[in-house]
Formats: sequence, C-alpha cells, structure tokens
Amino acid sequence: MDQKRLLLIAPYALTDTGPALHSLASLATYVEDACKVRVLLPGEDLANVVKVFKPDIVGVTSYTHTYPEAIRMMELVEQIDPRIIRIIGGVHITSAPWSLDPVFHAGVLGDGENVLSQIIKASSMRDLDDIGGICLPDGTMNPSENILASSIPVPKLDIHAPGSYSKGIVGMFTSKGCPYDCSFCYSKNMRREHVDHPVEFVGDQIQYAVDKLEAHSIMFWDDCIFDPRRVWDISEELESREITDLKFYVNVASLSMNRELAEAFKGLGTVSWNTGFESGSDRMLAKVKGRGANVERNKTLVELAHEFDMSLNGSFILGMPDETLHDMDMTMKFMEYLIDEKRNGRHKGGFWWFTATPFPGTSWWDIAEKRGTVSRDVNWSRLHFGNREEHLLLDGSISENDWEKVCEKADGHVSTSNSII
Ligand code: B12
Ligand code: SF4
Repeated sequence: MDQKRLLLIAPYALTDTGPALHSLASLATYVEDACKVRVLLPGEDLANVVKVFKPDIVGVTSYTHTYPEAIRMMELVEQIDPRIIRIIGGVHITSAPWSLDPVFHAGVLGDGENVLSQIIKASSMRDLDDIGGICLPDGTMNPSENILASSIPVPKLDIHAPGSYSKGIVGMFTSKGCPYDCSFCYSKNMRREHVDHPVEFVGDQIQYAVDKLEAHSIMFWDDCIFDPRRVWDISEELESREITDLKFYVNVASLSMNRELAEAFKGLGTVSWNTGFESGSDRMLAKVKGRGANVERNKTLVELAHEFDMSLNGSFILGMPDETLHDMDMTMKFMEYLIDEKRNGRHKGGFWWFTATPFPGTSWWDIAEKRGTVSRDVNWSRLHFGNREEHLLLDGSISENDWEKVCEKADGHVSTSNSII
C-alpha cells in the first residue's frame, strides 16, 4: 500500500515575519518513516501545494492570535478536497480545546509527536475517537499521553525548516515545561511538568547544528534554565565532543538566578540572558509571579549579568488586572534604573513591553471572561501582546487618557535605552 501523505502548515502570519517553525520540523522528523511528509515553507502557496502534493492529512499549528487564519487555511484545504483529514495542534488548541472549529476533524493536545503518528496509522476518521491526547468537534476530549522527551529525534531543520537557522544562529530546547506558575503564562497548559531532555540528546542537537547548519550561536528556547549542575553537564558533553567556541543565548528567571548558575552559564559560553522583568512593583510581582518575586531580585539579576559580562534583555507587562497607575509608575522607574545602569556601563542589553493579554487557560482569561472583555466567541486575533488599543485587562480605575500616556512613556524609555550603545 502507498504511504500516506502528510502536509504540515502554519498560518502565514507566523512565518511571514519569522522563519519556518521548529515545532513543525520536530513533528515532521518524528513521523518521516511512517509517511511521506512535507512542510509548507514560508512564501509557498497553500492551494498549489495541496493540489500538487495531494495530502491525505493536513495538520496546522497555531498560536492564539493566528487561530482565525488557521481556520481559513483549513477551509481552503476542505474546498480543494473534502476527503483530506484536517487536524490542528499547538498552544492555542491545547489551551482552548473547546474552541475547536468544525472545519477540523481533531485537535491535538500538548506535545504532538506520538499522537500524530497514531493519527497517521488510523485507517479512518472514526478511529480518531480512540486516540489519547486529542479533542474532537463533538466535545470529546481524550486525556493526553505525552511522549517521553528522550524519544524525540533531533529535528531536521535543514529539511523541514530551512531558513530557521539563518546567520549561524540555531534555536533548540534542552528541556520542556517550566517549574514556575506565573498567572499570565500558558506554560502549564502545555506541559504540567518540567522534563529535561537527556544531556546526550542536547549534545546531539548541538553537534547537528554545528556540523550541518554551520552554527556559531545557539539559542536555548527553554521556558527557563535553572539547574547549574545540568548546565555544567552540557558543558562537559560538548567538551567530550570537542565542540568549542559557541556562543549561547538563554532564558532565565530572576527567581532561580544565583552566582552558581551564573558561573555555570559563563562556563558554557553564554553571552546573553533573556528574562521577564514583568513589573517594577513588588505588589504586582508577588501577584503574578508568586511569593519570592520582587524588584530586588530583578536588580540582583542585573548586577549578576554585569559581573559575568552578559547582555541582559527583558520584557515588562503593562495593563495587568488590578495594576494601578502607581504600580505602572514603579515599572517606569525600573526602566529608568536600567537606562541609568546602561549609561553608566553597568548594564548592556535592552527591554521592551507587552500589553497584558488574557490567553485562554490562564487565570487572566478567567478574569477577562468575568469582566466580559472576552468570551468563548472572541475574535482571537485581538489576543495579541501588541494590541494596546484594545487592552482587555486594564484596571477600571485607569482612564484611556492615562493609559495612552503610560504607553507613550514606556515607548520613550524603550527607545532611549536602545539609543545608548
Ligand atoms: C521559539 C518561539 C518563537 C520563535 C519561533 C522560531 C522558530 N523557528 O520556530 C519566534 C521568535 C519566531 C516566535 C515569535 C513569536 N511568538 Co513565540 N514562542 C516560541 C517558543 C519559545 C517555543 C516554540 C517551540 O518551538 N516550541 C517547541 C515545540 C516542539 O513545541 P510547540 O511549539 O509547543 O509544538 C509542539 C506541540 O504544541 C504540538 N504541535 C504544535 N503544532 C502542531 C501541529 C500539529 C498538526 C500537531 C499534530 C501538533 C502540533 O506538537 C509540537 C511538538 O511537540 C514558545 C514558548 C514555548 N516554550 O513553547 C513561544 C510562543 C509559542 N510564542 C508566543 C508568541 C505570542 C509569539 C509572538 C506573537 C511574540 C511577539 N511578541 O511578537 C511572535 C509571533 C510571530 C509572528 N510572526 O506573529 C506565545 C504564544 C501564546 C499563545 N497562546 O498564542 C508562546 C507560547 C510564548 C508565550 N510566552 O506566551 N516565537
Ligand atoms: S517563568 Fe516564564 S515560562 Fe515559567 S511560568 Fe513564568 S512566565 Fe511562564
């Protein structure tokens, strides 16, 4: 019997301004022995590819703000050939399985490698009912059976996501999930627990990046790296493979940063940390990141970055539920502190800010739903970090005029910081 044909696609909004996606490359690599798989690459025309490739299954990935586009793409696939099995996976559908549009036969919840291979094996659409980790248009939700991180092959980015590693910078993961539970974050929807990839697998990914993609810089996209012992283990793994002179970029949380971890990052060859400062107000930090988070810790992070000669880039959130003008003012003060430190040569890096956004599956969604600013039939494209005009969580005590002034001030601070070399 002929092998089944699988086409994996992403909304153009995700790939137009960015590269081909790592997630689709990971899925395609996992199932490539079980079917004939092809990823729609940035710039390709979906209708043409469907007509020429003639897939049996089309799978789309989607973030929340791109969900309307994912639906439109699948409607086009259905028009071309209604017999094609149409599925969706990724952060949006995992966080809001109840939003599954009737154009889809199934939504895949959480990490999709194992579930996708079962969908490929299924002989008819009726068999989808028995697969764990999917939701169906009739509201059925089968509990997810996440695969162990150790059983994933190194994603073949050169085949399934060319362009995702331009200029020698390659992104990858050493772990999945996050040990923290910030109230605005989707992370726990996707993965209830934090799981480390085996160090050897991390070594394999880096080896592949160096040998095949000519990488000189590695970005660890993990939600957060927090264990110094593991960072040293990764360094040793690279040493044993004689991989040297790479630059590393990592995500860190001020809650777990300390001298030991900073030393381990330095030992690995890390040059840049990325973090969520989130706010300059102790009250808001405790509220959204939990007890233990405070401005002092964020300042310690800035000091450690300077001591270890790291660039430190971080983001802030404005317009959070219950955030007062005074809290926002404290955030402006923290931005001013960063600018001063940068001017005085005690900080390098930058910062930017987002509008507080109620992603489904988070406690911020529940708050926005109660306030009536979102509902289950919301226009999903409004749920975008950059959507400051239609803020959905801003406290009722703050006027539009005051909000506009805060936005302008924050923008001014971002450009002042960027102008300091
Ligand atoms: C890397 C990354 C990026 C990279 C992508 C580069 C690349 N080459 O892939 C870049 C920098 C481009 C990016 C950009 C943005 N990103 Co981003 N990004 C991530 C990040 C850190 C990792 C994504 C990833 O690759 N994960 C690893 C893979 C293996 O996991 P995965 O994506 O979840 O996919 C698995 C499952 O979801 C499932 N699956 C996914 N799709 C499908 C499809 C099918 C058919 C199946 C069966 C299964 C399946 O199986 C996959 C494999 O296990 C996530 C956070 C995170 N830790 O996941 C945020 C995240 C996805 N990004 C997010 C956002 C909002 C953005 C931006 C809008 C940010 C901005 N301010 O502009 C932009 C959007 C770009 C655009 N053009 O509009 C949000 C989405 C939130 C939401 N609910 O929508 C996340 C969750 C971060 C966050 N803190 O909220 N991003
Ligand atoms: S530390 Fe980052 S990834 Fe982890 S829960 Fe908080 S915001 Fe999410």
